[in-house]
Amino acid sequence: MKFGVDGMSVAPAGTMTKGTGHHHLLIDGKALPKGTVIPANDTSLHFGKGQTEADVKLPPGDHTLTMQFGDGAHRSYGPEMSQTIKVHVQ
Ligand SMILES: [Cu+2]
Repeated sequence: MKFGVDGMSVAPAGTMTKGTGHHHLLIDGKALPKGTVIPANDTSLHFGKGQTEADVKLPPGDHTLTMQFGDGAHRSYGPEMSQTIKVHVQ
C-alpha cells in the first residue's frame, strides 16, 4: 500500500505541530471520531515514523482498508481525515 494526505503534512509520532500527523491503517474497522486515541493492535496499525507505504498481508476474502490520519499523540483527526477502500483477497 502507498498512502498520502491532503491538507496536512506527515510528521513522526510525538510531533505536536498543528496540521501534522501520521497515518494509521484500520483493517476492517471504521474511521474514529475526532479526538479518539487510535488503538494499536493487529488491525489498527500506526505509521509513527512517518511512513507513507507498507506491506500488508490479509487473509482471503473481502476487507475494508481505512486510512485514518491522527495527530502526534495518536488522536484521530476524525472521519474527514480518513478514507476507506474495499478489497477482495483471493
Ligand atoms: Cu499513531
